[in-house]
Amino acid sequence: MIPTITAFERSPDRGKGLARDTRVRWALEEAGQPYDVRLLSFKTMKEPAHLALHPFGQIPTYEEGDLVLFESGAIVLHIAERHAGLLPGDANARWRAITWMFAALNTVEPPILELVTAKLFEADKPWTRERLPLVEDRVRARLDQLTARLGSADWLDGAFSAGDLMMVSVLLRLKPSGMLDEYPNLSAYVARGEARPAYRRAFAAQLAVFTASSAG
Ligand code: GTB
Repeated sequence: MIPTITAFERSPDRGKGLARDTRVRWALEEAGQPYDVRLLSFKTMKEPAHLALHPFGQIPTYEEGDLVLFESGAIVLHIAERHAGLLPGDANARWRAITWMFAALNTVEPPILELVTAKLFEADKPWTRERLPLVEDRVRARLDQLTARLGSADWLDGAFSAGDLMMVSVLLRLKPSGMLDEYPNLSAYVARGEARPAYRRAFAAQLAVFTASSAG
């Protein structure tokens, strides 16, 4: 059965691939699974039909027969569990890859989101100028630790896994800040993720949505 995911009808990032449907598209592409997409406006996302699928009225969601999922982490984990290519066969390595998924979502993404929020949505607040260096320091603290752990390896734990897919997706949010440039091995890590054919297909698919919505 072909799953259906939801995505922004018109992404505020103008097709840069930063919305969270991209990581789900990427996982499906890595797994070689076709998928359908239902595009939603901000208004539709808050209406009862979508709230029945996603209690917080957000994208992405994932529908496959009777199964309805929300939360990009759960969706990517589901895809990775169902199909080969995103989780190692060895049980311990599998759990380490899942651990990296959680680390990306729970440890690395929160300070990055703080930074994005401060820069995009709180830039006009009188306290932002004073607060921003603190927020940037919290991001750097995580990047310092991640850069040390990654070292000269290509991926976080052996072969590419759903852990890397999630970590690269999270780090991509930093690109506009230029902060990744301070960490050559992390920049190269993100570039390796972006160079994967599956990521390129996922990126192209979400960009096509934005291009079509702009043309119309
Ligand atoms: N924890 C959830 C998950 O991982 O799935 C978070 C889902 C989420 O934040 N969804 C956002 C959403 O639906 C889109 S991805 N927002 C609409 C709303 O809450 O009303 C976050 C996002 C939005 C926009 C950009 N951008 O323009 O750069 C990047 C990322």
